[in-house]
Amino acid sequence: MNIAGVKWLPGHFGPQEQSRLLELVRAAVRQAPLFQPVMPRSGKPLSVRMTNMGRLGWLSDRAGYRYQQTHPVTGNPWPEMPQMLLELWHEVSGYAHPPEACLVNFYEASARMGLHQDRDEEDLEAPVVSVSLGDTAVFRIGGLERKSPTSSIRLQSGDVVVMGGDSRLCFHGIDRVVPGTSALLKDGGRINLTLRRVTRP
Ligand code: MD6
Ligand code: FE
Repeated sequence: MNIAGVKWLPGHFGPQEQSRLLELVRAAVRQAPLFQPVMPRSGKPLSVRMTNMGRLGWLSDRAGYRYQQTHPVTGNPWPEMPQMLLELWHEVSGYAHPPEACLVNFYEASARMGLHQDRDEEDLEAPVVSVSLGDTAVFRIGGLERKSPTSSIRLQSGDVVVMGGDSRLCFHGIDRVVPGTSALLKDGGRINLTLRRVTRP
């Protein structure tokens, strides 16, 4: 399905695969705990907590947005990128080289994500591939300018989104999470995984 140039694959992962992915994320979080990112300069906390898997991890702190090889709190390298996510990338990205980063965002019921572009990667030829797990989210997608008109879709657990080509730099965000829409996470909330190629091959 194509929404504003974004490829949307509803229900790409079935319930068993979602549970396997959740186990992989839990294992990564034990090794690389969720941390609370803050906005550059202001230091205002984002409402999601995050961690990463893969060689590089994305983070935001007072110094800015960037990719780095180590967890900001433990100083350790990020956990390995799971094979299952490498396979997803090869299946849906249309990009020959593997992803280097998987950002893990955890949303509590009240968390949201403001309209933004993903543009901290050197290689903008590669798409960003995202996986939703847990409660449904209202995903807003616009155009190449912040003021461009937007539309919204409801991303459910197991859905995959591929933002590439003309949509690679579209503004997007999460308006809200809809509580009680999935039983995958026993305390509710939502996990979003975004796979990215960061450097030019
Ligand atoms: C989210 N997703 O779904 C936030 N970025 O929680 C993103 O920011 C995103 O889904 C780039 C490509 C796909 C995405
Ligand atoms: Fe994004």
